[in-house]
Amino acid sequence: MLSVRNSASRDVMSLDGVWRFQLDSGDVGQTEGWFAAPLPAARPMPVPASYNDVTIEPEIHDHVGPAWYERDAVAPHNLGRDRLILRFGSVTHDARVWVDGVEVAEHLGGYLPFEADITEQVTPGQTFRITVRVDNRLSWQSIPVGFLEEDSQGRPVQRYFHDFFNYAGIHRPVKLYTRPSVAVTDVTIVTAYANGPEGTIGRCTYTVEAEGAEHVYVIVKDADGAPVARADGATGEVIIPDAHLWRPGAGYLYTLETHAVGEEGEDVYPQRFGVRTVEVRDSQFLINGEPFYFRGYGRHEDNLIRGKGHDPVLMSHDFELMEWQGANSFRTSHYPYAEEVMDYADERGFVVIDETAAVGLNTAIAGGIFGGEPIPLFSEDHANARTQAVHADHIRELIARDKNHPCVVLWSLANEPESHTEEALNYFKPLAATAREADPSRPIGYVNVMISTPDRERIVDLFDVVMLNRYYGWYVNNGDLAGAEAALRAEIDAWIERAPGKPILFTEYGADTLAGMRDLLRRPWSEEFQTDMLAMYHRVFDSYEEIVGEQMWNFADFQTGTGTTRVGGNKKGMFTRSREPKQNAFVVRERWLRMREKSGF
Ligand code: GCB
Repeated sequence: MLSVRNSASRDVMSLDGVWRFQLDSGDVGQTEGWFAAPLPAARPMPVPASYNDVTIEPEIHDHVGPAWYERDAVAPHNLGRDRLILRFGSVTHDARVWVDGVEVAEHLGGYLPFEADITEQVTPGQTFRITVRVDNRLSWQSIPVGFLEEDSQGRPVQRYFHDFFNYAGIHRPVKLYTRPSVAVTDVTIVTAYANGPEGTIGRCTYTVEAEGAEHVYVIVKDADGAPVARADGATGEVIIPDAHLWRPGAGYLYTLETHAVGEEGEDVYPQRFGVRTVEVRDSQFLINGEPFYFRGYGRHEDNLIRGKGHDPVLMSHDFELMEWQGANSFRTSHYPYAEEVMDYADERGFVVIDETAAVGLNTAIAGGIFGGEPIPLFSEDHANARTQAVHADHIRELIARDKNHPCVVLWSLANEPESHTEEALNYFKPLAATAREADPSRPIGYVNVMISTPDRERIVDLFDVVMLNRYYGWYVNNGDLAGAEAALRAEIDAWIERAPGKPILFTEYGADTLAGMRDLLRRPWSEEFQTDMLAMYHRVFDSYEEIVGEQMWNFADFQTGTGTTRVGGNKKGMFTRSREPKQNAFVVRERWLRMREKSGF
């Protein structure tokens, strides 16, 4: 799906702000027709934001089930023959949308955009009402998976197998935009380049899908907006003379200005892209043909009060912190992030591992720690063919949204799924094929869980890289860094044998650390222990050529469900939840700046 952009033929209006909101604890809203008239007992609620932490009411914080949002908007008075589209960046998890009581959209999955053409429902210059029903319930057939139980009072409780709070609401910007009836509906760009005596020649292969168009042409504009190449046709190749590459640390962006011309008018859609290549070869991860070493973190979209609501202030600050620390990359653990974040990463030259929301497909892990009931995960009554189909759709939707982002170098199809069984192999084989079909230009991977050791693991052959989350020194060998180091080295050796030629990336390693807890004995939970533990991992990483990256867990402390191992959330952050550095941040900074100095990015 294309991002929303202003252009000569498109106008964009924001619908962010304070909406009206009402819980629907009895799930009666649909039968009572809450969409047909203003909500019966609405209260104010900001958008975008999670609704959970905005008020101080436990009923809202812990709500399980549907909730409703509503606001009025005005259709452009000068709409003319244009179409009017209503677009949501994300609604978590399931959404239904009505305009003046008429259903216009339905979307499954809380981390990707959807839109509806509402032209027929509105009158230019007139006010109309938008009503959204958002349902935060997870099931065995949703991505991520979850299930419902009842508490002692008979109230529904959402259970899930992932270690972050199930925030819900309208999490990302809501927009209204216009476009002509002749419209660019999709653009796909794949780039390559060659170095010659004339400099770097960029090659951009493109495909444009358009509605009602008789003629399509494209103009490549450089970062200053100057045209540098042009081509006719809905599909073809444009050559960019003297091209600037998109590089880690230097996010040079071109725009493919796409024109669709038909009897009813002309649409112009500006699609940004970068000229760069990505490849996996001989245990190396190559960007523009050069070995790339990932330095950074797994992150979360998470913050005080706003929960998972997108916030440009927080986003900008987080990128400043990452750059200050010398990071060059992050993983969108454990779901697709806001499009605004992906745009920003493109611009700032950050390298991104783009992950689906398939987190917690593993019933042997509960809340991020080992234990839990033995539920046969891949089975008719749990994650079944329907779950697999929903997962496949989610992969296609993610790739459709993010395929033109130069920052994205690798798709992660799941975080810590069950991966040691025949059922897991059957589940993931078609999904790996789905991803490769949707994007043949990028490598794919999945993030491996600690209990799926190289001797048991069954699915890594479907993927191009080995991505490991390891907690030696924390969940096992707690506090014993010598034992942890020995175990870590032994496992890396085994992976090199198990998956020869595949680069190994550490996508998680870390220790819960209470900011301000100092300990002369340097024991677990102290800032000293976090520093020591990461230093041990880094020493190990430095001794293996096959290891191509270190993304510690986590960039910042984040909110989780409550539990005996969580003190106000997960505390493995390099920074606190309000973004103060822990001691470790300065130590790792020295390492990463040294590495940046050496490699140039
Ligand atoms: C993991 C998960 C992550 C958890 C983390 C932890 O392996 O991928 O979501 O938050 O462990 O801290 O337990």
